[in-house]
Amino acid sequence: MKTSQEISRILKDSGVSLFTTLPCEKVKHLYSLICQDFRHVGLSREEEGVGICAGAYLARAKPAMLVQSSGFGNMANALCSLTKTYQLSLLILVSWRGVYKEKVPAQIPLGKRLPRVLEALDISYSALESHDDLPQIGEAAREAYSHNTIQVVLISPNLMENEEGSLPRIEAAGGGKIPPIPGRAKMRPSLTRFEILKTIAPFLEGKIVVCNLGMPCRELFKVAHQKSNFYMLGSMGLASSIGLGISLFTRRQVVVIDGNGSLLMNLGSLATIAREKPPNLTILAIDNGVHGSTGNQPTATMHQADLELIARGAGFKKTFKEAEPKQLLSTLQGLGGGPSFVHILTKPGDADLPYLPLSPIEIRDDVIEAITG
Ligand SMILES: Cc1ncc(C[n+]2csc(CCOP(=O)(O)OP(=O)(O)O)c2C)c(N)n1
Repeated sequence: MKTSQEISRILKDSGVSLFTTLPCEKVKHLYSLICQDFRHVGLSREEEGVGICAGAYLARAKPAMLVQSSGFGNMANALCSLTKTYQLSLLILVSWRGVYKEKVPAQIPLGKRLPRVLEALDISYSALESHDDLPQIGEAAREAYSHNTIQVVLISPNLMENEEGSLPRIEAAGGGKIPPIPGRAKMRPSLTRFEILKTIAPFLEGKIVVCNLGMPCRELFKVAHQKSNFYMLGSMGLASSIGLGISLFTRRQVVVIDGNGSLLMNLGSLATIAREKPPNLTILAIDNGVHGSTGNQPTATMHQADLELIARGAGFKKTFKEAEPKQLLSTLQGLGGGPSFVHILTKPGDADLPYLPLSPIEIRDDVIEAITG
């Protein structure tokens, strides 16, 4: 954790007084340290952080963000129309994907071009590629806070490659107890996402399945691969929207396997789906309370947010909350016409599985053939 510790120390010396964050697997140690060392707000969507930091700046704080390069894409308008327009200070540390030993093709198009995007937006940046570059963080912070500018620091994964040591586990958020939202406390989830996917594999067979990015895709591939599975490789937060788009143009049953962190990033999609009322769409919101794919950082569903209630509030008429396999299967079998929203509570935890052996084009062509063939 040496590099992360040094970064955290530089940030402290620079006077950062608020961190808003959304995790990336490549900087999970730094993320944990920042949660410990700074006043910290975990975000549902990166763009939200730009607003929080703007408000904090107005109240004389020194705000900073830690996000993934893909998340920077979610922030561009807010940065230009808020932070830049009002000349507010903001330091942004970016986990720079797509440039070093990248295994996820969806990270490459934006990650590789991020320096050019920043130049086009006229946002200053520096790139950290070796330990010797770390002092640039302090310089960026000084520049941001003394001249009311946005300063981006790109952190290449090679800098974090040798970070090791255990992360603070999930207990950090819930004191080791079953998380306190009413549904969770009552239902005491005992299965992991992988076990749930194994349980529902027969229900998914023959349906068009849109699967949330990261670990869920690897697990689904292992237990229920079929050509009608659309495996997301990026575009976090869009699983249910992709499912809606498909469902509007097919009579086939469409099932979305969404995640709590991802749904929180795009809650408005639930209101859109409830308004469109596709009868052939089922959303399975697998809620492990954390951003599982990036190292189990707790989300708001670990604390208080209840996705089933949110779906109801968005206008879904058929909503369910399940944690136990038999009851879940019987609910799925009895669904009837949708749209339906099934909130599935699980424990955190991922299976240890390799990256998908499929290219984006293979995934696309298989799904098109499954839908239209
Ligand atoms: C815009 C954006 N921000 C952050 C990430 C990094 N990321 C990939 S998967 C993931 C967690 C998804 O959490 P959740 O939807 O709860 O699913 P889980 O992995 O827990 O099943 C994150 C934060 C990303 N890919 N894109």
